[in-house]
Amino acid sequence: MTTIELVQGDITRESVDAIVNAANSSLLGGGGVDGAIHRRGGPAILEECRKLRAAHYGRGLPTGRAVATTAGDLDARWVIHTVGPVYSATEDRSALLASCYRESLRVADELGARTVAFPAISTGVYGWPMDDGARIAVETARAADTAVEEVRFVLFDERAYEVFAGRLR
Ligand code: AR6
Repeated sequence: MTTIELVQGDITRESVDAIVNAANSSLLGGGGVDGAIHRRGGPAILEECRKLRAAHYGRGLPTGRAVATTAGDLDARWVIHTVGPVYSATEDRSALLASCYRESLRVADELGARTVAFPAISTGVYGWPMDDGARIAVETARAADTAVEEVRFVLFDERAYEVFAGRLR
């Protein structure tokens, strides 16, 4: 049984086995939660990202996939980087967003992670409406076939927290 917890705050302050990063396909960092993770986690994360890129993802990590690195100075063992889809009003990309959550949990299982913190993937720079992003996040976590014991959604602001809380009820 996987329990789902909600927390409002900064995901880089969480103490868990794995922290999921809403990255981009370059794996070289960016703004939002990606910037915060690299800033607080220190250079070891970027160093491993560069190596992964050189070895496997020269064309970028595809949208919907996930890959793990060290968590550097964060209070976690791993960061799992996943690439969310950019929201489109004309094309349904929700399967790709669900894939981010599912693939991240699959990688967590491979690592043996039991507690995993997720941000609301794609709901920032990538423009996904929070209510639909929360629906996909909660539905996918609930349906996941995983040994992860706790999925913790860490929502940056009160509004996002309330939207997730509404979806969980
Ligand atoms: N802790 C928890 N949630 C956060 C934090 C934080 N420290 N900072 C932001 N959020 P975004 P995306 C929330 O833009 O939409 C990057 O440049 C934020 O309020 O971080 O998947 C990447 O490199 C929002 O609800 O990720 C990519 O290029 C959610 O996290 C691109 O942005 C996701 O916002 C990815 O865009």
